[in-house]
Amino acid sequence: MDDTIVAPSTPQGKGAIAMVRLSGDQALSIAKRLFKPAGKILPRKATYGKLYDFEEGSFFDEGILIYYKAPNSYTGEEMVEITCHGNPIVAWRIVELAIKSGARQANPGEFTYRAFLNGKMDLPRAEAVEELVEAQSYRGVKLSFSQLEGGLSKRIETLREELLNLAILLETEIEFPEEGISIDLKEVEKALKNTKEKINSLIALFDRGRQFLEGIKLVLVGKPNVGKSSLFNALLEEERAIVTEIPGTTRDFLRERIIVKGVPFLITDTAGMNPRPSDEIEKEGMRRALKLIEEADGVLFLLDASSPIDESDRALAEIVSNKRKVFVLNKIDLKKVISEEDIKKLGNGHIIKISAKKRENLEELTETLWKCFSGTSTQEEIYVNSRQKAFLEGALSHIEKASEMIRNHETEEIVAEEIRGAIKSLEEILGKISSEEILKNIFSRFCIGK
Ligand SMILES: Nc1nc2c(ncn2[C@@H]2O[C@H](COP(=O)(O)OP(=O)(O)OP(=O)(O)O)[C@@H](O)[C@H]2O)c(=O)[nH]1
Ligand SMILES: [Mg+2]
Repeated sequence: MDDTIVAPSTPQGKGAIAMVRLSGDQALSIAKRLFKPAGKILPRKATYGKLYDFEEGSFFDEGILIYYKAPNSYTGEEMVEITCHGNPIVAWRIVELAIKSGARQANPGEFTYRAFLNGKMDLPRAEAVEELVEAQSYRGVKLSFSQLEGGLSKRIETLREELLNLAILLETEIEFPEEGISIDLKEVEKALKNTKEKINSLIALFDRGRQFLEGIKLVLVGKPNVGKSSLFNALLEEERAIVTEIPGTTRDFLRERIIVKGVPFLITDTAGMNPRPSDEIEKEGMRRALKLIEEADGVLFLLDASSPIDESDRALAEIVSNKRKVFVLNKIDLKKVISEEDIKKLGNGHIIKISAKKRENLEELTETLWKCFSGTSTQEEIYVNSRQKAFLEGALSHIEKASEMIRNHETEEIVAEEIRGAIKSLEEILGKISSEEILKNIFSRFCIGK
């Protein structure tokens, strides 16, 4: 942390402008060697100037410098941001010259890591920075932004405090039994139950985070030839999958992302479910489809309007019986032999009638997907990522153990110890007690600050 780090903060490649960041004690003095300002450099004020190559004694670009005086910067350290023209050669020459003046090239995520170490943000907020940059949709961006504003952190802090109060209560009695404070263990157990519910509701937010940041997983299922690949192509608005009149065209699966009103959907086209597969390839395709169905957030159950519902449809309905689904009655441009009543016998779910081939009613379908799977925006804007979920589950098991101990009339001492264990798990989420190695590992996965 004693050294000054430097890196381009804008992506590799051409653009109108690029930006190079410096952070550390020497940020300003290093910047001044390669940037000749036209006026006085003041904190948080933009200063125009020329970029100077001190090795060659010549200017190579012009730009804007902004100086952030510690601790009022992103990292909490002395920071300088130099904006230049967006040719990567310019940005990299700035970095080279900074390194020649004593700076070190930043590791991935190192600016945010320093912000974390300097107390500018806790771990969930730092992770939210990365999640915001990586989000695959506008909805995901907004979700990670509210996480960045502290949505999850505040909830975890509150839980931690509640548990801490319980632990202190128990420990006080252990240490000063003569004071005669007797605690009602029933009350403690009740409080633990309450905390447990809150943790469970946080864990339940895991899927939501994944869905909005990466995509809601939907699988197209149906008998061979019902038009799954045709619908897949229609949704993507490109001829991505092969479509033929031969049943069993799709063997392997194809997955692509579409965005519906700011929400990302990962749509997968699968091999048709054929009760009498013709060969090993078709069998393997179906095995894969079954696995995809299992992992999916929902299914689009396709039916061919021009041919009656049969045993294969019913078998498939059985397989997806506990999945959220939308029935898609395809080929409505042909003579219809399936009624809504027939479909309702296959299970619960919206029914949408389309023609994938003629591109009819697709908007109604996407609107339905959005309504059925994206939830409402009035929900609280927080989520948990897989790391946070793992520690929440850790906290939960400590709490469960503590409750069990109370029920078994164990001593307050070991109950308190168990609660301390839960507190530790929550502190791991906030990054309060994580080891340097773990932290470095988390931050090194960041794409930013490379
Ligand atoms: N008339 C009509 N034909 C369609 C429609 N959608 C698809 N088809 C035709 O149905 C046949 C099968 O379409 P695919 O999209 O390949 O069907 P699939 O469900 O992917 O089939 P498999 O991959 O074999 O499981 C093709 O000849 C399509 O042109 C539609 O809405 N109307
Ligand atoms: Mg297909």
